[in-house]
Amino acid sequence: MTSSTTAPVLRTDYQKAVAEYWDYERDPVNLRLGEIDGLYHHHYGIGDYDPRVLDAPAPARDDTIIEEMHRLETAQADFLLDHVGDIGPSARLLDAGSGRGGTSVIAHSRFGCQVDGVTISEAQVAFANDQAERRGIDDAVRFHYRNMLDSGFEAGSMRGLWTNESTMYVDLFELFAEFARLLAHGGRYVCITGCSHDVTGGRTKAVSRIDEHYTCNIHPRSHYFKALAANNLVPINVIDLTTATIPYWELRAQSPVATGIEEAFLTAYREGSFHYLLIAADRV
Ligand code: GPP
Ligand code: MG
Repeated sequence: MTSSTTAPVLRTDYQKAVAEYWDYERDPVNLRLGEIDGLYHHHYGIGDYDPRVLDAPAPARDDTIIEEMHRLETAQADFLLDHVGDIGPSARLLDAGSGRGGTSVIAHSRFGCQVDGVTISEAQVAFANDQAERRGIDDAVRFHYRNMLDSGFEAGSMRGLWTNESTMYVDLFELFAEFARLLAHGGRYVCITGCSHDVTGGRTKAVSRIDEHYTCNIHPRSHYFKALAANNLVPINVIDLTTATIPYWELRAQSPVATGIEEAFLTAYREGSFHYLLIAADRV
């Protein structure tokens, strides 16, 4: 589906570079995990892994480790959706920065409601819509080539919305102004993100390496709360998931689909310059 607004979806050279990265991304760390059950994620995992997967005999060992990573990534999406509140089948939800669609599909299967996803990658839109069609849920789960800073949906139309690791690509004040517009009064926004420590974080080498790797711009933790407060979004839950995500990275570092960014995440989390956070906030 194309944009309903007249403004171009990609407004800056930076946005074009980000769209290009995702249009050409075909990494086994995402595709091999998604092939397991058709849930394609673009986020990391939480929870302890079963250490026995590392001792699984070849040739099954690779698949066993990959299945365990996928289980932890799905657990992360489930945890995010645990915080969206009571959502009935007539509600509408938005997945802002929807990637290949995994979180949206889970949301629909949990709540039975309409879910719209937006991404600035046309390849991701096509991929995610194809998945929805294969599942026979394309009447309820739809992905759009739109910019989450200017999504074109009606004001107040969303009961809930989330960003699952997509806020590091945009200005938070602009983003949360758009979310405040989209959310119904009392609607819930849930964010899972990596953010830097305001005091000790700064641009540590590890945080800079993560930015460089994904062409993103990790925000300090304080920016989230300033931008929420400036846009009538009031936090109800803030959960530090740093300890919960470290095992995922330890497992990933030993997996056959490691990409080389694992040590930067482990260093950043362990040195305390970077946190993995869930923030849930209500539109008031
Ligand atoms: C990608 O997930 C997530 C991001 C690019 C955002 C950066 C996240 C931070 C917490 C800083 P992915 O599943 O596409 O990444 P990978 O290919 O490394 O698995
Ligand atoms: Mg991934």
